[in-house]
Amino acid sequence: METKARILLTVCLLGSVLSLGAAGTAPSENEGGICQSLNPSPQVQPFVEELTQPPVIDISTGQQLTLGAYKIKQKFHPDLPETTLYAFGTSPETASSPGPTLVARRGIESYVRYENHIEDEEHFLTVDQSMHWANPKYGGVPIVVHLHGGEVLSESDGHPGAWHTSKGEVGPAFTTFNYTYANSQPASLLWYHDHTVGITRLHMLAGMNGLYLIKSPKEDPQNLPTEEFERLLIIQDKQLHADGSINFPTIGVSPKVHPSWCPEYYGDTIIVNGKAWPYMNVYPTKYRFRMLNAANARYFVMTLSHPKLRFYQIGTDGGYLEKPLKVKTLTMGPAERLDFIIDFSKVSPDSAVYLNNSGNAPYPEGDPAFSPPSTKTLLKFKVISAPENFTLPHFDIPSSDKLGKRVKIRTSKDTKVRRLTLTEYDDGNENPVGSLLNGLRWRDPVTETPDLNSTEIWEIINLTEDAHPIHIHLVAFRVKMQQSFDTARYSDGNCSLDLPYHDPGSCYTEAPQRPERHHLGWKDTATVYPGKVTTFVLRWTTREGEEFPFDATSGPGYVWHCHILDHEDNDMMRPLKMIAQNPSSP
Ligand SMILES: *[C@@H]1O[C@H](CO)[C@@H](O)[C@H](O)[C@H]1NC(C)=O
Ligand SMILES: *[C@@H]1O[C@H](CO)[C@@H](O)[C@H](O)[C@H]1NC(C)=O
Ligand SMILES: *[C@@H]1O[C@H](CO)[C@@H](O)[C@H](O)[C@H]1NC(C)=O
Ligand SMILES: *[C@@H]1O[C@H](CO)[C@@H](O)[C@H](O)[C@H]1NC(C)=O
Ligand SMILES: *[C@@H]1O[C@H](CO)[C@@H](O)[C@H](O)[C@H]1NC(C)=O
Ligand SMILES: CC(=O)N[C@H]1CO[C@H](CO)[C@@H](O)[C@@H]1O
Ligand SMILES: [Cu+2]
Repeated sequence: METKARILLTVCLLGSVLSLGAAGTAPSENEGGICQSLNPSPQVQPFVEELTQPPVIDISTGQQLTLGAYKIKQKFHPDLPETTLYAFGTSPETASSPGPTLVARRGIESYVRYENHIEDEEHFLTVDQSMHWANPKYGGVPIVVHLHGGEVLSESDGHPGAWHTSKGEVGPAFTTFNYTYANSQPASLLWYHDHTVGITRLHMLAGMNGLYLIKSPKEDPQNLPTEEFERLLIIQDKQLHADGSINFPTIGVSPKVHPSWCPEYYGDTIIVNGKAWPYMNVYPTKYRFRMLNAANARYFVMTLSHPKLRFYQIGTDGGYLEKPLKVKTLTMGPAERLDFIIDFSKVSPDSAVYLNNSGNAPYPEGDPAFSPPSTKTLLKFKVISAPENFTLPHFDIPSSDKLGKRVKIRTSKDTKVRRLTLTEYDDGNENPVGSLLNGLRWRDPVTETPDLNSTEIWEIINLTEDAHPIHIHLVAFRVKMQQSFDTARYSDGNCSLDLPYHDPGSCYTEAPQRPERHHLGWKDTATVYPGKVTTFVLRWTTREGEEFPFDATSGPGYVWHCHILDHEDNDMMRPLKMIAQNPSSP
């Protein structure tokens, strides 16, 4: 018998109550819950260094690649002193932030061994010892690497408890250093980053991330910009001290509860591919950009400064969109990816085009204090004429009927629904001290245990005042709809989410709305807006609807969490364990 499970899970992010400081004023210590009274970074001239691409390593050869984490120094700008970082590479000399771009091929397994060569006794950023974190007995800096967006065996997924230190100590979920990536999913841009329990926010800021490209030429539309006309962009914001070191809060919003934890980290310095505000020379032709938001908490809402230019978005987290979208604005939350084309032939040579950002922080309402003018421009394109002896190649923007496969997951009345809440809780004095999924903590027993091959609907209920980018490991999902509801009546139990909007007893305050355009296609991370129920449809199979080519029930299991890293590190993360379906059920 199939159970019509309608599971009501209440994830509690108790009212985030971020009463933000007055517009335009610098927030004083602990004011407004962000607790970021950081000194501004040293000012530098923007757009003086050319954009670079991280080194590329082909991992489709069948050979195992060894990637190490090292302590390095790197210059973000010619006028800035060197910054100490932890970063990935094949040697201490070549390690960089971002790390090398790993290029895999669909259908060919690849093998990466991750080693920890960080010799520090302690992290160079302040670890909040009051939080649930790896806390190695013998000291050292624990790491574990997650392939974000990857359809992988859980032993190779980088479970937050599968950490290891350079001293040889390992976490409770550790099984191996040698990871196997199936690369069974469509062509897409994934990324790898540290995922150690309780310190992911420190490690990401410290530099432990890089891109991972799955190539599948068969899927590519014809004549897309390629080679030097296809660029990968990885964007972060950081705050720096005058000596170049990373500036991270050392006093928390509620220091009696969590000595140094702050609800969101925002930096005033934009780093693109490891450089502060680089520029890029472009010829008057089409370029393809594949972009990752690797910020701890910042959303980017991007526009192009030239009125004639538009973005042609062709892909998202999980690969190509069904149809290209021509848009003026692109929005990108932490961990999301965008794939888009800009046609610079529309502007005259010798002009400058800026990639500007108007995203508020915290998103979506925000406080101007956290989005200083320095964060409003990410990159400068200098449009230059091609040399006379160089014939510009001709590229196409794919036409509507030639892009990705339709993303379709069939649901029925019997499809299992999980209702999951996002809440924050405070210290009694309106200072937020943590965020929860379904009212549960990271250490609480697993509650999300989907059956292999099954389909589920997740209705995610935001009871906080911020948007949360929710990320689910292993699978990609579709955002079906979002719908505003009366949070006060809901919280008092005076209405029901089971009743349609026009019913007087319903909590909904509007008819179901379509997802935003940047949430179309296969997503592995999507934004749940405040005061809304956002519905995801998930299928616990490959993206194509087939059984995983590995045993997804084995190993330590997976996780789902908010990708605002300061939330993730402070309990806004839950385990996720696949189970084999009861064979007698249909
Ligand atoms: C992991 O990879 C290393 C280096 O290639 C190899 O020596 C070792 O035997 C592998 N371990 C396992 C358990 O496969
Ligand atoms: C975009 O950024 C440039 C450079 O910082 C600035 O001059 C321009 O005013 C910005 N445009 C918009 C629309 O914000
Ligand atoms: C074009 O000319 C420049 C200088 O005359 C030379 O350096 C370059 O290699 C030439 N490029 C091609 C594609 O022939
Ligand atoms: C919920 O109902 C109770 C009892 O009728 C009432 O006192 C309370 O104000 C209601 N809450 C809201 C938010 O409407
Ligand atoms: C999942 O579906 C495949 C066929 O698509 C089937 O062979 C397999 O037994 C199913 N697995 C489970 C655990 O039900
Ligand atoms: C209980 C709770 O935190 N409710 C909040 C949900 O989101 C709305 C809209 O942002 C807030 O007004 C509520 O306070
Ligand atoms: Cu995440």
